[in-house]
Amino acid sequence: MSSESRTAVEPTSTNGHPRARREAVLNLRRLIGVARGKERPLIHLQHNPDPDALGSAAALRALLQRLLGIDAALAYTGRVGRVENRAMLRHLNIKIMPSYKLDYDEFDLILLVDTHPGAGTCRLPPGVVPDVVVDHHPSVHEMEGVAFPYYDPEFGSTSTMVGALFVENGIPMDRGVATALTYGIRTDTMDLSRGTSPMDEHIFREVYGHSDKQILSRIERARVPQEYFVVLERGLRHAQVTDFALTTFLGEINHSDSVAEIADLLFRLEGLKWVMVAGYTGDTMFCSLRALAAKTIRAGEVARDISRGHGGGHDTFAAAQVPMADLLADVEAPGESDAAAAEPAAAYGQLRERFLKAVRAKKSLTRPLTVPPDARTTGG
Ligand SMILES: [Mn+2]
Repeated sequence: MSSESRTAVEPTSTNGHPRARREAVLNLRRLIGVARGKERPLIHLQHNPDPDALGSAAALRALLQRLLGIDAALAYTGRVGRVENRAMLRHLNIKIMPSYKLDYDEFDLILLVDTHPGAGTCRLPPGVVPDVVVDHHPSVHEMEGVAFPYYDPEFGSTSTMVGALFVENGIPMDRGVATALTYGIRTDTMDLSRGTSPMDEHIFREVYGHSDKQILSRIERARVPQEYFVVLERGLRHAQVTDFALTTFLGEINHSDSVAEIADLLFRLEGLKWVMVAGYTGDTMFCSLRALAAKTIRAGEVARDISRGHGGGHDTFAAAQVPMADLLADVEAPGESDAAAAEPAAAYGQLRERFLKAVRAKKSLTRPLTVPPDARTTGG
């Protein structure tokens, strides 16, 4: 956080959530209890950190700094791919370090944010048990050995949970911290439209009120590299509408966030109930699903099903990362020498088959979204 934006913020009311305030007071006490006397804290983020992970980690760092005067390092695995997320790091001066460059033995306090031990998005080095876990993702895992598991799936974002520690305890926060938390809550809850609790609304109002709107706008309108449009054009060209489901293949992508980005965009097409967007990096096929809320078929289950356990998620949005070989195992062997080049397309074809079957879309009702993929050749 840049220090020149340090304006003391006096949180106003708890807005009629006395239980939430009591919990926030107790949770802060427990955090301090675990962190007091420690000198080298490390905050480990969710794999491929999203704005919620980045925002909550930056805020937690500021909280430790303010209350105990200790400086935490922020460690991540994977990539920060989306330009908005990179702009967030830049404009809010959030410094993160690749996990592999750090020796975890040198730290005396490990805090894990926006994921938990055992989750697919947790890539703590083997054998490292966190002292603190701050997370809102539904879990089936025991938090064994964790001194303070601050864990509550009622919250729409981890940023809300860290925000509550500030707001409900009357701890002032920087404008930068408020801005980071605002963006974290906003993206994880899709502007408070999904998986949102009254606490998310309440904490959001507090942090948004103190956020830097200029910087928020700069993050949200971050400029994109040319590659973005190349991928987008491929996505449009290959998009097929089958019944009520849209599917498309982006081919090779530089970062896995592309599939989610394009899925969000294409889901705006009227009449759709489902979207599946896939693309690959190396020998992994990434796919992102979007769905209308329905009681019968849920996106998370479809993602798990079509990826044979390599995916999952929520009712209306989900994702999967499938080893290409798994998909190709179910494809009839082409046996030709140019088979290698055709492999990703064949793997996508297999994934698409599984998807259309899972959502029960009628394959006979298939049309291109824009132009047929082969109708683009000019002359010759
Ligand atoms: Mn989150």
